[in-house]
Amino acid sequence: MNDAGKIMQRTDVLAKISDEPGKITRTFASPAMRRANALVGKWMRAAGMKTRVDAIGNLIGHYAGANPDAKILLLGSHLDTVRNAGKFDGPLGVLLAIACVEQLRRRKLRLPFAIEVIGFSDEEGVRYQTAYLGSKVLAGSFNPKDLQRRDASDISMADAIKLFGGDPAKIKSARLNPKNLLGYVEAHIEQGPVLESKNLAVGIVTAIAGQTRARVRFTGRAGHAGTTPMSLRKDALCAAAKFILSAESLARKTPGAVATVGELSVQPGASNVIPGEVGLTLDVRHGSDAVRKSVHVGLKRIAAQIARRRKLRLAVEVVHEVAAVNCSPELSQLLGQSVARRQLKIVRLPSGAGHDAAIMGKIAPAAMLFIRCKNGVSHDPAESVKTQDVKVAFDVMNDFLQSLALKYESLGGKKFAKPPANLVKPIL
Ligand code: HGY
Ligand code: MN
Ligand code: MN
Repeated sequence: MNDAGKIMQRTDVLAKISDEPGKITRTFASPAMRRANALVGKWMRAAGMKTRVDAIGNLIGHYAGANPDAKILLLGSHLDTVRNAGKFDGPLGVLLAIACVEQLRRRKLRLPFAIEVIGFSDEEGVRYQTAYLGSKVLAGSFNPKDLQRRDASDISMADAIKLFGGDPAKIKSARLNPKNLLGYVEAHIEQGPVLESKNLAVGIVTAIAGQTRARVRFTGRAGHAGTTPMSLRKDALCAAAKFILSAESLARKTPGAVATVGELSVQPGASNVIPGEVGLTLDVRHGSDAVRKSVHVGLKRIAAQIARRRKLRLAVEVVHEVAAVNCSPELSQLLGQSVARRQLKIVRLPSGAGHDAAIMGKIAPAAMLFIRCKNGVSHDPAESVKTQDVKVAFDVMNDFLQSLALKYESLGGKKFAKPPANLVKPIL
């Protein structure tokens, strides 16, 4: 079986590790995440890497460079998933990176730089709605206040980390030293329709859209569904419904914006009781931070207007906000040259989906390689990728590692007095 076939087989094996039987659901610091780290860690060690799990549960495999104080190239993606996920969003990037290191080990080659493959512990933010917990710790941008956040079972993030075997007290010291980093490169499914529409296997990401995630709560008054006249009601669900449709229409009217209400909780939640309290999540994204912020402010205003008119109380809390990030032009250019050698045509496209690259790009030059996925479907079990596209991505990543090795010294890497025999020979 070739490397691409092995990567696909491993996505199948990993997909079986879930917190929900019959579905793929692996949320931050869950029992399934512990099992996923154990399995992927085994694959990393078989590829010649030394592995560790850091204070927040990131799995990290280290493949030493040809000299001990070599700089580090970070590869990887996330191992957590949304609920009822597909099997490629996240894991494909981790397994591709491991396969690239495995190929170096098989050929007994070392690069002038070290490689660290990272399986991030929480990119999706499903459990606490604060995405990127793992990459924020490595980038030194983790907000310690988030440790107090409580999940749907009222477990604090700090306790979840401890239960997982992590250590909240060591989060601060788990950050990477940007001086040691050459860059961060993430291969990820496109989760959109562009590559398929151009009949291309891979593409280069130009930028990652910024996102605002908020919790909105309408509080009215519960009441008897049979005896409360319509004119005397303070129905929190009707207010929320009006708000949700307003969010959809404002996003439709704003080119390039997307707004999504993904979670809705209705209290007390009985068919013959007027809903007294409704909580919902709001996810707003745009490639321009100014536009994203204006959409969010506009929606807050609309929510306040709805609450005022219906004499309800309103609470809006921004739980997570990340600015749009441009990928490194230099690293993306190098990755693009590798694509050109493998696919001839290059397409460069922005990412509406968030990625750990958006956080890692703050401490190191970051580049992303998108891989075509069927009908652009993602965050759904119908997520599907072709083995031959994985082969193209695998060849591109290996080509990229070779060309980065060639440029290593110009990228600030240490000059070799006498290049060691097992230093990778450029095959470009
Ligand atoms: O939500 C996102 O954009 C990503 O899939 N975490
Ligand atoms: Mn995702
Ligand atoms: Mn993802």
